[in-house]
Amino acid sequence: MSDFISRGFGGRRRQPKGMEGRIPPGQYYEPGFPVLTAGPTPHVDTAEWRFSIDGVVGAPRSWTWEQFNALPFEDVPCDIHCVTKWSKLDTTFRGVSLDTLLAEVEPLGGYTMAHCYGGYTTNVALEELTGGRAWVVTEHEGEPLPTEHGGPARLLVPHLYFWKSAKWVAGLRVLDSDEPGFWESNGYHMHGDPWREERYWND
Ligand SMILES: Nc1nc2c(c(=O)[nH]1)N[C@H]1C(S)=C(S)[C@@H](COP(=O)(O)O)O[C@H]1N2
Ligand SMILES: [Mo]
Repeated sequence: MSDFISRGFGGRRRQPKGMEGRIPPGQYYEPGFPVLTAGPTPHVDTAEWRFSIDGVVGAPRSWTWEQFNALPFEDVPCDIHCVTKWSKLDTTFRGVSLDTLLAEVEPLGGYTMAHCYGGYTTNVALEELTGGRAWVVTEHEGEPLPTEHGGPARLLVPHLYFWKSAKWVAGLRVLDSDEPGFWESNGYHMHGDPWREERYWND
């Protein structure tokens, strides 16, 4: 057994040494990239794709694929944590910071609902999307984001459980009050901090 792998972990629970402090409570190390989708996978043509921010904002707007790709992109190295207990470490996406996108619309409410091609929704408070902590990403590990992982574009909010990172994202609606999205209406936590194990309603 190589030095790189901790002894005493079987199968997929083996994790690289020194990574223990990066796995939140109740999570296990997952070297792969599982696909978790509720319902069918939508196929979105970039010619038809739009990303919009509307709702309680001073200046609603939407971007075509071409307009979006003219915005400043950055690499986002991160760890991701799914509420079904897998954590993937040291993975890199590439996209546009929500700080950049929100600066153009003048948000006036404190909450947002992310909505998607295919109908999925998830709520994220505005403060969780600012300060360099959330992106709309179109690449993973230097390749276009695979369709099953949300391509052409998904929300990425790595400091919250991964159900908040809406795949096939179509836009954000800014709201005055916090409203539950798809999983939040079905028992998942409104906030979803993996370090506080905010998995379900009563956590
Ligand atoms: N549109 C949409 N986004 C979604 C989901 C979904 O079913 N539909 N599942 C969520 C959940 S529960 C998780 S864990 C992650 C899974 O992302 P992945 O399939 O790329 O691993 O996407 C989140 N975003
Ligand atoms: Mo999930």
